[in-house]
Amino acid sequence: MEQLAAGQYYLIYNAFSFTIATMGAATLFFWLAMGRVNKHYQPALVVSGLVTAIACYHYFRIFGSWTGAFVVTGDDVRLSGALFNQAYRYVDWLLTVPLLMVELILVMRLSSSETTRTSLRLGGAAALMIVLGYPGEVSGGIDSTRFLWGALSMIPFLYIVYSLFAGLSRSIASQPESARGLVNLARWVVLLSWSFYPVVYFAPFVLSLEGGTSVTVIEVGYTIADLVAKALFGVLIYMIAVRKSDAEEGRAHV
Ligand code: RET
Repeated sequence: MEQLAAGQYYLIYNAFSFTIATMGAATLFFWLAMGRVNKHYQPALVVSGLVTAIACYHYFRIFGSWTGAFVVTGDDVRLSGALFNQAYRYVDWLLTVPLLMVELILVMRLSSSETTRTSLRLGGAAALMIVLGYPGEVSGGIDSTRFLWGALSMIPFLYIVYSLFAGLSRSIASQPESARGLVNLARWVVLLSWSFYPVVYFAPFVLSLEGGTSVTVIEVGYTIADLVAKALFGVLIYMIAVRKSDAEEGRAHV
């Protein structure tokens, strides 16, 4: 870990703290709102809540690891000697990224064989993407190692993006009219929020950021991306589930 200015330390500290609260509140919302959708869409809300619950736990641990890595006296921030554990983030992604894929597939309510096949294919590619990114993330500022693993991880990433856009287009046409726009929006939120991760990963490399600036861009950048990809995306999934439940039960949408 690098030496940080007090402002950088507290910006990251506050971002982690905010995220614990948001993920916890989002989990309660997704699980408590389950009665609002019909039974076919309840699994999608269960999975949305699982994703934010897993993230809430990991941000709690990330926050603890962060405060443990520094000794702060007034404006003076020094390294304590304890390592800031980057693995929490990657373990979190390893669990939540495939679940996010499943969440999107479940709310589309495809045939059961298509649901299983697509979940395994996209969920597997998502897991591979994270596993390949990790060695680069912890390479400790060795640019060529960061670049190599990052480039390998881009392969499953591009495959997922391609599948979502090409493959799921057909399925979108079979969604009820009232939900089609939201499903399409959900695809775009996935594309934009997911693309933000490699941008953050390569930013220190491309912009030659160093020390505290690099740490701040990475930690705050990943945190913002997580808030959008998990909590905001979950709200979209909830809205799609409500629209589709109403359409299937013949309720006009107000
Ligand atoms: C890495 C390494 C560099 C290349 C790529 C990456 C992609 C990461 C992504 C993570 C998504 C995480 C989500 C978490 C939410 O639960 C690993 C940074 C392509 C896309 C959606």
